[in-house]
Amino acid sequence: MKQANQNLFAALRAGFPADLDTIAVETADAGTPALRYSWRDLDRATAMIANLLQSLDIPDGSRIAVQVEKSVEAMMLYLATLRAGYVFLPLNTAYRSAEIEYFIGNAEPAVVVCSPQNFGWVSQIAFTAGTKHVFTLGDDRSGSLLERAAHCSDRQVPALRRDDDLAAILYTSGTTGRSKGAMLSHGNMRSNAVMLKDYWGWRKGDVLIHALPIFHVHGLFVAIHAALLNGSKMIWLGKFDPRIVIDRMPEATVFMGVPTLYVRMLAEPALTREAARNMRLFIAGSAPLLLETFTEWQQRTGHTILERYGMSETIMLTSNPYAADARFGNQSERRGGTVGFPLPGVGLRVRGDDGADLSVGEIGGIQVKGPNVFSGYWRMPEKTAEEFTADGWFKTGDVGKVDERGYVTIVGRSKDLIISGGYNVYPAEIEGAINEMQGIAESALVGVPHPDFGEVGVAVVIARPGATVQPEAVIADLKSKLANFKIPKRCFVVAELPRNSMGKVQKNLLRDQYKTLFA
Ligand code: MCA
Ligand code: AMP
Repeated sequence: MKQANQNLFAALRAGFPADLDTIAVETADAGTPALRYSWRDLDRATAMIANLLQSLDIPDGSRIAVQVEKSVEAMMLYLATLRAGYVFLPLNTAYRSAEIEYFIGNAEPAVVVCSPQNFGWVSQIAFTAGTKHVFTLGDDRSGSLLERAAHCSDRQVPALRRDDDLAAILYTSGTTGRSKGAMLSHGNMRSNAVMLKDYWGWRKGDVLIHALPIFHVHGLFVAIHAALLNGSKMIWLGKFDPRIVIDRMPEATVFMGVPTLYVRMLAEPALTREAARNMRLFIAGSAPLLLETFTEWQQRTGHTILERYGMSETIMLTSNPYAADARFGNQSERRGGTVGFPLPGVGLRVRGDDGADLSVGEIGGIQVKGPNVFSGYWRMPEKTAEEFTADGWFKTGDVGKVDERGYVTIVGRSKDLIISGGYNVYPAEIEGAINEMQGIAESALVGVPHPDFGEVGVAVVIARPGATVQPEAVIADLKSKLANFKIPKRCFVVAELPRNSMGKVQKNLLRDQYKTLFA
């Protein structure tokens, strides 16, 4: 019997509406005329780019690393990579050369696609690492990728892929050491997307406002997969702008954002019940949504934000219910401050430090299992083994509890991680960069509350004996090396760091000391 193609692209393509000439994506950026793409445009353009990739004669399993500004064509490049059967490796546009050098060196992509203005330095890194093909793609449809694809056929049969074939690698940092590439398969992504479409009640006529970056799970997978699977139009913002989002709400039904986006929209007087009257669902995640944001949103718009929780390694894990969830009683509703229930098919348990299963309400490490959970970190078998229990559960590094009704609440993290505006910042990486600077003896980076970004990094440093260190110089040096969202918002030079009896820096005391800095 012929094996059905389990390529994720084939599943997404099957969700396209029968009338391919209707609008699939409409851009909505300030100061630029709207571009409209039909479903046929998506189909044809992804076929052309997939044909270009396949014409390069690169081996099966080749990685396609992409660092480009957000555009509809950038989304098409993602879809074309799936379609051609290769492995997509998205990179945050904020990453600087040392960061890109690490990712390219580690992933050894066969193809790199970068912004036209970055071609000089990115291609140098890529060619040095052995990459054979470097293309450019601008957010204005410029660049060699589309020029070359224009000569390719607009017909293509999606490559035959099995559920466990690799579809994407997402780099995510660890508490120690360098970033690790989480390997996600076609099956991981498809199972999660199909389940979410149902759980969040996607229906005919839904329109999504897409305002997130497309180099992380939230904007690239959760938002795009759902809209495509449902044949839903996307109103597409290259860059989040609270006024544009509010302005377009009357034409839309679904919005997804990190908490910062909700905070920024609440600051706009135009956000009213009337503006949000056509909306069906507001979804938040990637970072904790403050209860005050949840409540204020309810008061201003009449809508209850649905908060969910996920990771690069697992895509979506838990969600507040869209409608009452029969598994948890008919009274289930969206509860602020919680991340809801384990999604259908996802196993979730809470374990103590000694590995013992904890009871209702007890706080411990969250472990998960399911068809959505990744297979491991790219070329890091030891790291992979460390993150899974002997009986196959993935240790999320998040600390939480489950109440008697089944709601999961995240109360903290065992991993030393700051989440700023929905982006992850690993203190170990920033401290490492600071410690390499001249005149620095030691440093500690802690996360403190921030009204806009939720949490931001503050650096506390000790100078070497006899050296003078200027906080501004530390920040300026970091800016020249690291992505902008990783830069501490403040730096303090102190005589000593608080330590416990073992000599370990007590970050909780530092967090406490600086917690009102941005209040
Ligand atoms: C920008 N800046 C930031 C951040 N973003 N600082 C701290 N944290 C940030 N997230 C700083 C820049 O360094 C710059 O500082 C200044 O703000 C303006 O930069 P700009 O790029 O113009 O900022 P923006 O456009 O206002 O961006 C804010 C943003 C953006 C829209 C909130 O950060 C964003 O799109 N965040 C969403 C991230 C996301 O999609 N995460 C999902 C990950 P200076 O002027 O000093 O240089 S997926 C995930 O976590 C899991 C799986 C999940 O559950 O979803
Ligand atoms: P990433 O490495 O970008 O995939 O980030 C995953 C991490 O984001 C998780 O391990 C959580 O710590 C955090 N996260 C995602 N969603 C939520 C949420 N709704 N509330 C709190 N933390 C979240």
